[in-house]
Amino acid sequence: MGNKQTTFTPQQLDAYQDCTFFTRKEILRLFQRYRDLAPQVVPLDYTCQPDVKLPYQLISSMPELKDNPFRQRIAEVFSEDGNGNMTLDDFLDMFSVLSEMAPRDLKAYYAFKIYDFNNDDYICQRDLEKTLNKLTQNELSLGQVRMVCQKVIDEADLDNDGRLSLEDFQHMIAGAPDFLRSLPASPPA
Ligand SMILES: [Ca+2]
Ligand SMILES: [Ca+2]
Repeated sequence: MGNKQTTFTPQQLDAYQDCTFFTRKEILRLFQRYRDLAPQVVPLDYTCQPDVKLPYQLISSMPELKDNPFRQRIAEVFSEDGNGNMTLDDFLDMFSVLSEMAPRDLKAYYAFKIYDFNNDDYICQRDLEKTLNKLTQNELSLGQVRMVCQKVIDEADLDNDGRLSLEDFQHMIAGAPDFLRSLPASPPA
């Protein structure tokens, strides 16, 4: 004790605990992983909240993301700048939602954002086609994809406006949990 480097103030750690599903120990471990991505950029002392952001290329190289076909969307959705470059706060938020501790509703909310490729708060036929292509690793033909997406929208579009709102989507995944699979650390459905 005594000569250990202080990374966060107790208040900062409290705040991180309040905003995530992590313990102090897990927060410190994730900070270490964040720092390991670029030790020359990320200071050990975060008590004065340094203005640091790691580029998408580094974030997407992490084992949890690197093989996920949605990695770019995941990083975009959780990054404050929308481009996938992450502050430590963004990084902790992302892993918190991906953790097994996060409730299904919260995962569904973020899955919706991930599938809403053009960020207009609706999943339209085109968003859904892109989603399905990624989920199936492009194994389906264009015709098959169109057919499945049309069917999904027909069934899930409760207010008949031809696209899925968050509410429509929540109803849909209640019956098709596969759509949550794009979130890497989510428990098997
Ligand atoms: Ca959209
Ligand atoms: Ca709708």
